Amino acid sequence: MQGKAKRLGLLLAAVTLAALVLGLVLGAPPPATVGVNSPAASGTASNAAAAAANGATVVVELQNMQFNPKEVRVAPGTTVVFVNRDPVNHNVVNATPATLGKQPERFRSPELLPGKEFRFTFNEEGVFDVLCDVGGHYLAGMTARIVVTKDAAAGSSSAAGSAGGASAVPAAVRVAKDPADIPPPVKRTSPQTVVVELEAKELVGQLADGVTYTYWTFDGTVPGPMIRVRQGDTVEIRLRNHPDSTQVHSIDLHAVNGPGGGAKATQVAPGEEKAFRFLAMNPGVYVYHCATPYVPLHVSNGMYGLIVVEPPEGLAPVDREFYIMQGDLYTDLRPGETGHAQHDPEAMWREQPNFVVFNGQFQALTGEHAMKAKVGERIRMFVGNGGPNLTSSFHIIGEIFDVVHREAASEAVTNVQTTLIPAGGATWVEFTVDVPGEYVLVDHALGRALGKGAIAVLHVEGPENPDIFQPVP
Ligand SMILES: [Cu+2]
Repeated sequence: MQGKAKRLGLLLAAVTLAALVLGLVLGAPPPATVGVNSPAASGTASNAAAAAANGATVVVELQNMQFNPKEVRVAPGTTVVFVNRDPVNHNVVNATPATLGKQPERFRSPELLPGKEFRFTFNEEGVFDVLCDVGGHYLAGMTARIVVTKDAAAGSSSAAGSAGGASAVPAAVRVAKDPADIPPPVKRTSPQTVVVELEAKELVGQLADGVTYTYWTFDGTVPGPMIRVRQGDTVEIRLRNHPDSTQVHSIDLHAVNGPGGGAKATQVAPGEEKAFRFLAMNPGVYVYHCATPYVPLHVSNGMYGLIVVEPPEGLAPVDREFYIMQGDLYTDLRPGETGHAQHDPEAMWREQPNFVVFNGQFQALTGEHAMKAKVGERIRMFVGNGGPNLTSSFHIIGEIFDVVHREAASEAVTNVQTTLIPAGGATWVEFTVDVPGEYVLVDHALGRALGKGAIAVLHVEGPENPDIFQPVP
């Protein structure tokens, strides 16, 4: 018993270690306040004005469909530099959603391509509301406020969502897909036409305790729903894009034989729906994902899932099936920090994510959300990797995969400890749980597991099995 306790203790220690990181960030997250770069910011009111006279500048970033910071206080004469950090076009317009098109604008930038900037020097005192009206981005909260005052002094910005009319960051929801929430085996003896309805939804979700993030999803979860059909079925994919979306979205299924996997046929604007059909010719487990530019951003933000195409004879019966997908997120906040994380394009360029996760969230499938099974049960896991960039070294601590369908191939290999899952690829593994306890799923590139969140737990209950595992006193 003692040794078992020790072993469990080690496993728990691994989880606890990461939980400790989490523990540091418990409590109400203040919204992020970054991006101000002003010579005036460190001065008093009087020297702020003096600095302004010398051409002070303040940077406001347009990133992840937000102005950052959302409110800036500057002294008269300050130049505000609006920089587009998003992969899509934005603009900067002096208006509120209520006054847009109805009242005169003091300034309106041209449409800013990614990386481009717009400068405006505020000489008069006053309150200047701004928004982006490209594609209705202000409807997604892309609004901000520039307060020009001689009193502008140290700390020349206030946070997103604070008083002053700038819209607050909405409450965050749990986006992690329940790994047990999957369709049952097909069990049909003949092909048929299967209609699959999906909806692209953008929402603010909980990335970690104290960290929120604006996800882009299929049906509001990460991964999106698992689709399950039979080889020979005709699959009709109907993709809706929620009217509140800020982006065009689409779907490319790797189970498709046809151009773009459906992406070309499904570029769908907010509030619209598009559809296509394909014949599921090849059995296997395939990734689907959004394929709208900039594709890595749409994928990283959560737009991926799996489609299982069963062979006509079906898959071997098992006791439980689970659905898990890894993904990497590129944010300006790290685990342990707090606030609303923004996408960091430079980190994505360097392929250095701050979060690597299963089912969309830091340690999403642990604690009360751990997967559950009983001793003696045969388990099948469909495991995909949305990426967009990292390859997963998928491993379960304390378990050996009896069967691995590497890269989801039809032919299995046996007795595997760790299996690679490429970005945009999937596998399925099968094993029997013999001994009760906590089994920890990791990307065995362990910095990602213990540091960045790629941990999940399978909790197995039942009688001890000393013939297979027993502590020695
Ligand atoms: Cu998309």
